[in-house]
Amino acid sequence: GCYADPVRAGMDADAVFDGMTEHLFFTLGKLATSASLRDLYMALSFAVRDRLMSRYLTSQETIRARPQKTVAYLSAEFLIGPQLNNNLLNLGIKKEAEEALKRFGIESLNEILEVEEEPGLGNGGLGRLAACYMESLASLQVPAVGYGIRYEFGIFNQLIRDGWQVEVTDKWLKGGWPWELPQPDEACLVGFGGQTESYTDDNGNYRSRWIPSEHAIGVPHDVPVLGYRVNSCDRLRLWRADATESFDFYAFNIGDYYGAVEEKVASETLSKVLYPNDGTDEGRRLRLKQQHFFVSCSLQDMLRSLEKRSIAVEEFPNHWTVQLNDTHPAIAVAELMRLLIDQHRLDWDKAWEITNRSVAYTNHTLLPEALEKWDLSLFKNLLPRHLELIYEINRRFLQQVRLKYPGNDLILRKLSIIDEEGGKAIRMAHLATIGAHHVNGVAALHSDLIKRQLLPEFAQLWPEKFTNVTNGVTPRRWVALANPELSKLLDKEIGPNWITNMDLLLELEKKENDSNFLDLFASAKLSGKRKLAGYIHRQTGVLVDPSSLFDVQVKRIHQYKRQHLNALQVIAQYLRIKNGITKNIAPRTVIFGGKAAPGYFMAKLMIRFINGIADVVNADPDMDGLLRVVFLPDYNVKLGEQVYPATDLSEQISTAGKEASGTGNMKFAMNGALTIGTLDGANVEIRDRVGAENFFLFGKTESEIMELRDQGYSPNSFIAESNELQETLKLIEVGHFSNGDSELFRPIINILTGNDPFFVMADFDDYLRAQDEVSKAWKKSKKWNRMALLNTARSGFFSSDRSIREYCQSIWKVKPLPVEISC
Ligand code: 26Q
Repeated sequence: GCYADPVRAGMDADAVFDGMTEHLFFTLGKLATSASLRDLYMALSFAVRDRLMSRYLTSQETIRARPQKTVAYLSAEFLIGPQLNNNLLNLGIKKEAEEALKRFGIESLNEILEVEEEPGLGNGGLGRLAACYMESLASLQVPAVGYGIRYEFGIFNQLIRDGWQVEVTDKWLKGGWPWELPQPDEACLVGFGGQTESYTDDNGNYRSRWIPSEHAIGVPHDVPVLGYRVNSCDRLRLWRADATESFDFYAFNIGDYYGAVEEKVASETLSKVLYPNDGTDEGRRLRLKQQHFFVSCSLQDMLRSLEKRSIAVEEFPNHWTVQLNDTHPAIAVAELMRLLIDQHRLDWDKAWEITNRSVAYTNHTLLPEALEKWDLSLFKNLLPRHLELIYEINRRFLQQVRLKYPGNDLILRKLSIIDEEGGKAIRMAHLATIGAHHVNGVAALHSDLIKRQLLPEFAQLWPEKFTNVTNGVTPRRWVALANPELSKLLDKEIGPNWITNMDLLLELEKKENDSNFLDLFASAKLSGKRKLAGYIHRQTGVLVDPSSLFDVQVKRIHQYKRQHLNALQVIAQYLRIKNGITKNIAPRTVIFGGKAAPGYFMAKLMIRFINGIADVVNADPDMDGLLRVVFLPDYNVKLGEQVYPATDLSEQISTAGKEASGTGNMKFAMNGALTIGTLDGANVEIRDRVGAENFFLFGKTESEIMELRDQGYSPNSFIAESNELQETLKLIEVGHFSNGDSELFRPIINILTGNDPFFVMADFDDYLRAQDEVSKAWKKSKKWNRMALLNTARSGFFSSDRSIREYCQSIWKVKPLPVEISC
């Protein structure tokens, strides 16, 4: 795995230039004299990819030669973001690339980075978490494979037309994507549908076999994931669905030419598009097909890796540890059992032991509408053999439960994989929990609620199974790459090791009273804000003042995340200014960004609502110098990299108990934003770490919310107590933000004043109070800067390196495997 040709592997500017020149000529068929920015992007990317190859191949070879446990991270989503800059950073050749580009007449690397299409192979937090974890695994030199789906179309691009969201297909592959390596010789075959039959095998044993009615082929497309300044280069293996030739021929021979073509079309649509409804499970057949497709390919791939090395299948748990990123890959429990029993001929007990020792499950939500359930008849139709196996898993499990709780039918109903209320359905969280050796939540509060509310009967049965691993984000992308100004300052002050050891940031605490340093810290922030202001002007035409407080809420649009609470607060500020009550107001730019699921009416209306407010506020001269409102279209990873360094105030205002963790909250804190937030998800831990005095807390706690709910929540009692709230609602009702149309935002008013499961009215006054604290603090700029510095200084815990170390130690039992390159 070693290749020393300077043109392909040299790390200086000359070599990068030569590599680009060769790729322009031979790979792209272009002359350097007529190369476009896109050509140069492709040439540089290929040159950078060349420089990953020795590391990648040596890493894969090292993993093979010194067989130890490898992590298999199974996720339906990997939101990896742009690749070029990250690979330059991790390779350590950013300067060299800049120098090489100068020789092509390109003055700034940014011009080239702008051209890159990001693969939107995820919805939001869960997909981005998987990407941060892959980067940390490689940086920590842990052998790992990320297994997922190579969607041809990722999350839709968002346009805003007349204030409404419009979805546009994400054709990320159209210009060619240089970071993937297709491996057709490692394709896998996956079955769907058909029947099972029972038969007696050669040894006289009674068995079941599955005769699928359709097949698809999975072709791996591998993306190298290089660690930061190490040789370790892990693999992201994404499966693309292809049609099966042999079945085409079969249909062709019986004369059904069109049927054959149809099967080809059907199997190719499998990896066609990412489901964009983050958070609500619609129970669609194609979605289950996608899940089984990538899970089956991935498990076959793992088993094949053992066969290739003549390792007995019984050794599987010593070679692979399989992490389920939510229940989306939970079919793995049944599929691994099927492969072990039907293909590898193991008996039930052995197969179960192997499965249970290998698999662990991460839960990411408590919201009932997000818990995956599959209608039994749909499931049986698509995966009949898996259903048999699930029935047997359930039968044996409930038998155990009966021994422990004799005569307790209620607990059996609660624990069963099969939901018997209404139409029968498979509860994927139950399958995952029973099949896994560990179940973890993603923040301390969330993990606690899993045990107390989501799966209490399971937690009582297996207390040691349940654990917490608080999420983290990679400081490489989210600080070093996104925030060059802050990084430079940190490097100068404490040296460059913070990038791999974020605890070193604690040294910054010494600087909390150093005016000089605080000014430098603030000017790094100002520089981020100037860049974002330019972007906002170009995208929306709105001019914003970089010296105003940048108050930001970027995340998927959801009622539980309460963007409408933020919007109401903006209206209240607007009213104060209109009424001349400006004494306590700090000049603010309130920025929103995020996509709504295409079928989520209320979320789409919230976007329209924010834009309605923005139109009125930004057009009113009374607001000049005091208030601006911006909805940034098409929030994605690339835009996030612009936003986090430019933010003063991070809005983390979900109803307590609803946001499992949040990870944007961590990106903001690292970049020196202060948080206004509820005691929800990882906010709790952020506040604990940065100090209560450096965090703007408001809102009811999870237990107060539960109490309100149990008493029968009545929003009107909260509205009655607040004049500002009444006036705010009135203004919406008279159509002030909808050109006089008093009906447009009626559904929002109705939810807020009716049976609101997210308790917006209950938290409004306290939120406004906290926002006043924010304004007050902003006016004492030195104090603000000190608070911001302490947020950065104390954010080290939220590095995904820490999260991954915890997974390695307490769940996966894997150790780093350093990779040496001999040339
Ligand atoms: C399920 C079924 C059918 C179609 C789509 C889905 C689906 C897709 C995506 C369900 C959920 C998701 C994504 C969930 C998600 O992003 N959850 C977030 O995970 C983060 C990482 O742990 C947490 O920080 C957030 O709190 C959590 O909301």
